[in-house]
Amino acid sequence: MGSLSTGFLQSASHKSIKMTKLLLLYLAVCLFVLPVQAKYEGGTGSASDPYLIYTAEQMNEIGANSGDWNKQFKLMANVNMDDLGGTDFNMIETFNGIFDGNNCTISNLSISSALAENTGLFGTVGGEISNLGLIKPNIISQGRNVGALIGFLEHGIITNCYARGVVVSGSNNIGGLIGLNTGRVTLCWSSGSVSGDSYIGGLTGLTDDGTVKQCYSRANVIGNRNVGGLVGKTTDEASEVMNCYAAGAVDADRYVGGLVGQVEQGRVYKCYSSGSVLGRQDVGGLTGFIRVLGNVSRSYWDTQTSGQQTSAGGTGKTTVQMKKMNTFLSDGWDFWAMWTICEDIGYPALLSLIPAGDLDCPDGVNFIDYALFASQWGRDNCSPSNGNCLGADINQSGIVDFWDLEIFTQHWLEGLD
Ligand SMILES: [Ca+2]
Ligand SMILES: [Ca+2]
Repeated sequence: MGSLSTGFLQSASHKSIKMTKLLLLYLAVCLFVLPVQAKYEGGTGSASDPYLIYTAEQMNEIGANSGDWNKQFKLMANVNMDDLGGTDFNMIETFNGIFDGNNCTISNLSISSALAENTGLFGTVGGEISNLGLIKPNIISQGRNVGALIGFLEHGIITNCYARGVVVSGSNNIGGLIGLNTGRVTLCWSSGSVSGDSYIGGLTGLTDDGTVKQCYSRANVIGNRNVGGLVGKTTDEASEVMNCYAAGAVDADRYVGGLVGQVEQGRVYKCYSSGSVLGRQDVGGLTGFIRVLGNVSRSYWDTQTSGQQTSAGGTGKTTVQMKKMNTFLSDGWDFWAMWTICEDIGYPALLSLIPAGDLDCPDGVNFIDYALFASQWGRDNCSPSNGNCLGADINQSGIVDFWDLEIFTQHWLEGLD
């Protein structure tokens, strides 16, 4: 274990020295090549020529240019907001354009807001955001509609986005990723901690005429009323929470559920929760309370880890049962295209959200995955026929090299924290 760790660190530091040299060269070239009037780092904001974002400063320019809030953007590098050096972040208040995160990340976004509502990297979104990861965002507000990515998703579309290690807090409609959701959220996840008063969820606070599909949250959630591991409350009959799970701990007063605090309207379908649940009234392992127009079906919770023998909806199972594919297969869960499971050692996981670098069971990226990765180091004959070198050729270039290691390290401990 020790030698693995040392090799890992040496590889990482060699890589970073090399990268620093490349970066300096790159910066030197850019200083001479960039036209003086260029906005961001190129592009015109159109669909075929989006504005390109490479740095924290350029990310912060978007919020200062409200005329660009209906334009198209593409993130071209991992950005660390600490590079702003304490300058306040300009929130992108009302975004109706398209932002493609290009599978890059924004780390250490910090917002402390006195606004009454709509606080996040984006305040209100009617457009589209995809392929974006937020690492350790810290969003503190006194108001409502607060999420690390978006305060109020107003009929917008969010796909393949995550917020890892969040701290998000506010009053009502507070979520790890999105505060108030009236849009479509697919293939998204969150971890960290979320807190507030009412309509508090690990991923979204209130989902009202909105959908949450193939998403999960591992965030711990604390609130007062309508508090859930994934979603605080669903309302409007068009709302759907489908093929989702929550694993964080939930602690609140009334309408408290491992997955959803209250299903007022809409449906919860093929979901489960496994986190501990604490509350005083209308508390359930999966859902705390379901009103007449709400519906929960083909869903489960762990009666042991939740500490809850009852739930307003869903079926309670023991931990052993929750780690068997058969428990879910009998209800028509899709273990081909949608779900996977480390049988007997893990709960069902969403195939599309398995982190890069999670090469082997158990779930999460740890030393077991690193040992497998190291065993494939340097192989140059990777192809689908050998499983891309047991998955170690993460970028499927044919070779297991530093580019794969860089991706691997970015996801280190993901799925466990
Ligand atoms: Ca693993
Ligand atoms: Ca590779």
